[in-house]
Amino acid sequence: MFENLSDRLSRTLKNISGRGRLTEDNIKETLREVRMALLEADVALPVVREFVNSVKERAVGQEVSKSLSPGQAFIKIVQSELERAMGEANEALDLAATPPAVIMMAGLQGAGKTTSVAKLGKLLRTRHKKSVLVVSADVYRPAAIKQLETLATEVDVEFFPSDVSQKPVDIAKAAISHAKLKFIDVVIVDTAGRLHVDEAMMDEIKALHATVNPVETLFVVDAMTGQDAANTAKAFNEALPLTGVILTKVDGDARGGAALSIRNITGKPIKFLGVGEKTDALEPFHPDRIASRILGMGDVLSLIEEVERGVDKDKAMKLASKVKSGGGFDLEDFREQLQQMKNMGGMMNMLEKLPGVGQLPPEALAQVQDGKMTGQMEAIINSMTSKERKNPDLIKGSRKRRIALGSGTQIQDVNRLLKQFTQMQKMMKKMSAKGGMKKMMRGMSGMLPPGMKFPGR
Ligand SMILES: Nc1nc2c(ncn2[C@@H]2O[C@H](COP(=O)(O)OP(=O)(O)O)[C@@H](O)[C@H]2O)c(=O)[nH]1
Ligand SMILES: [Mg+2]
Repeated sequence: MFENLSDRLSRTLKNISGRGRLTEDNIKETLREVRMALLEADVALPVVREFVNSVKERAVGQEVSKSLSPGQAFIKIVQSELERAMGEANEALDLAATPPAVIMMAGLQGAGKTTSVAKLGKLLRTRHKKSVLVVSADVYRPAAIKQLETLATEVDVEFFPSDVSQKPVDIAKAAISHAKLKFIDVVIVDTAGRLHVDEAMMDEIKALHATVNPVETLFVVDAMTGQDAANTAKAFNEALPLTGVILTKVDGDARGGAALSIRNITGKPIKFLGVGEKTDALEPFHPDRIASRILGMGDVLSLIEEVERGVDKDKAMKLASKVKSGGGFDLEDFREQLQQMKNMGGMMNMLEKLPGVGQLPPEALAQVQDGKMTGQMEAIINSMTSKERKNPDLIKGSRKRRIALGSGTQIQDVNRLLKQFTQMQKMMKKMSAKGGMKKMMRGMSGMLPPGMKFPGR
């Protein structure tokens, strides 16, 4: 996500970070580079201008000259201007309406509307405990309706059948009546892709909007289209009162121009990011966290939230008490940890949120991509006997060969896994000796929902 922009900006800012004094010259030079970085990221020109002017104004002013480390103060300004360009704070969905609250999707063909309906349905069902009904008003392709049905089954939300012979308005009306009868909280209406210049199609969606009276009208747009994303959103908004944007395919967008331009050009908030093809690859959009990610400082808050959702708390607690009681950490525990990491949507997704990961060599990152690495590690542990997992010291020459053969790996892979395990075990021992685990748990408890606690404290 945004790696080109992130590289450019981090490099530029590194140069200035250590400066004890900022002169007009080095501010000018840095601003020039920031401007280039933004233009290369395909940020819309008016946004670039405003951005650079604001940074400049603040950089030559009191804020920096009075600071103890002007270089750092400069970076802080860039960070806060990045946040501002993206809208400062997270804007959540507003579902306050007499049920059912209706959410309508709009956008170009292939933007990711249908996928986003499923992702959002899943998020509302699991994180917000809402009952959700999805319906397709895409009557131009039978495959589109079928696609939504399949996805609805996958994410376990109710699907309201529709047919290409029906009118979008009739479909939506029927779905909403059904939702009322069944006391369903949220109805998400998927629509066909359209161009803002296609008058007939825009009239159709306007009529649909008037009929369903949605609390949220979300414009779904592909991040890879850069500043065009902002311009299409603006054009749609002129025909249809949008309430927010879902920016999709951010996982493949190295530049970030769309994310940085949309708010300014349209006045509408980005509410979610689509970060992958899977149905759990949807993240609430937090400008501050993304700004920090762009500057290579990581997004630790989102990481913690993900960990909390993905971790099986019972298992985590068992593991914690085991370590605390000095019961030892064996390969069975290690495997459990690997499985939990997989549940959290893959290591790559998590790693990206850690500070400084941008500076890692690409080969190292490629190794963990797609969970290939965790899959292999798990296969190796699976090929061990239960006795071996509990007593890793047993694993010597011939056992290693057998394990490598059984898991379709090389002896080096088995060795690497054992080394990683030993490191992990050492860390666990250290933590339990110092009572550090307890401290860590206490720290984490503060972040749990009210009323939830880790046991043993
Ligand atoms: N990598 C990635 N692919 C996505 C994302 N959202 C959607 N897609 C893919 O984009 C394609 C079009 O998506 P679809 O939901 O059918 O678009 P629609 O025409 O707007 O309904 C599909 O292949 C999706 O898997 C995303 O956030 N990341
Ligand atoms: Mg679709």
